[in-house]
Amino acid sequence: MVTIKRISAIEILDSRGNPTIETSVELNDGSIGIASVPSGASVSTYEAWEIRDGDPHRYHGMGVLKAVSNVNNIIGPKMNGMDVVRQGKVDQTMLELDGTPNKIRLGANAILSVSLAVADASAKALKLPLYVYIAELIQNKLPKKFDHMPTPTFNVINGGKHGTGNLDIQEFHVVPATIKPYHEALRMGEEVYQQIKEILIARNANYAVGDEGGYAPNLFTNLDALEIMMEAIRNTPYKIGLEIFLGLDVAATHIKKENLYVIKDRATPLTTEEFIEFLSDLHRDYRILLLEDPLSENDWKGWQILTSKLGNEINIIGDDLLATNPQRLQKAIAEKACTAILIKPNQIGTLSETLAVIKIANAADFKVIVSNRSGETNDTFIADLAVGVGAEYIKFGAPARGERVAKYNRLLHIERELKITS
Ligand code: 2PG
Ligand code: MG
Repeated sequence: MVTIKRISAIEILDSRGNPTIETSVELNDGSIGIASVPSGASVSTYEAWEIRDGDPHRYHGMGVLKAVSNVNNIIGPKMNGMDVVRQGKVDQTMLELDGTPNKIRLGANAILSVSLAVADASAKALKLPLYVYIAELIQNKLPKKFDHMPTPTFNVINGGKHGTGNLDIQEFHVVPATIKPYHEALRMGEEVYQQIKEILIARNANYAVGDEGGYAPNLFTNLDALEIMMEAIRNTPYKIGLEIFLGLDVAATHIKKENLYVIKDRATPLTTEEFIEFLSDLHRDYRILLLEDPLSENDWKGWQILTSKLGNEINIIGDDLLATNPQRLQKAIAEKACTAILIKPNQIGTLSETLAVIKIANAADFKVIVSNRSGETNDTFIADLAVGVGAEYIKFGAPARGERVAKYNRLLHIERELKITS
């Protein structure tokens, strides 16, 4: 039996320069698993709790020494000697140690870092690629073969809480058709990304980037951003609506003020019904294929109306709405509130719970999109997770900046290993 010998955590920095936690799990056979956790800026109310120190004299209150200490002094000692490949038991032990519904005592950041590092260590001990081990965990058996790679969706323009305050919509995506081989889809995304820069330069607009590596330009309206993307695609060989589409993460929770949606494209704030009209027009005019958080996390009625209107044509994705939470997902399935789920392990806090949510989504024929956070590290776990669970899409930010391309490049390696070329 391969057992856990030592668990230790340290405070490292994420892509925004904020502290986060990195944990290593050492086994009695010498294998070491390492994982670090990301952090969101546009956070759902329903996410598991991320512990921050709140000490204004260190890292503006953003330190994670408490979470580090929880791993080193509470979780670690309890785990020593445990069978490492029993991921369910490991995660359950942490849930019991924490004992709160939202992981407030130990912190979802502390718990997740251990959960992912344990999986990484197990894969190493078993000499399996991490995605194969994850597939085994979700299927309860070693997978025979992998026949598809997830399709990347590229966040090429950053607004909302990730940008510079000019655009209300948080993410503007280009989405290659799912039939494109992964390496070609990556190239398509990168070529459009570079074209956008050319256009911004030609217009004397700002081409500095936001939190996820997409441009954060000083444009007048959200429609301007969409127009620039259409123009950029027209400058490439890729056919809009056939080979490449657009996507949006409206992150609408964060533009809702006093029950109305505030968007600079309209002179006055919009009601739910008016905002749905606005989004339907965007879908028609700009070939929107992926539409994430089109309405706020509490506007269930609005989600139902939108999904009954557009759900057959495009993917309506719940992020803040669902928060990778099984109860919220069940409610969305029952009420037909959306058709797809964004999966972010740190919204729920353990790998086992993440896999359980994905199983519920699969059973309901919901599309699964494995996503990064706006504050990331170079950890590539989510790339393996996406392949291991057979996700339809991945959302790793722009095809630029180290913490984003680490994950895109990991998928290139997996694609080569699996010899999936179409
Ligand atoms: C989102 C995410 C990731 P954040 O809203 O989908 O792109 O942003 O990590 O800031 O919540
Ligand atoms: Mg989102």
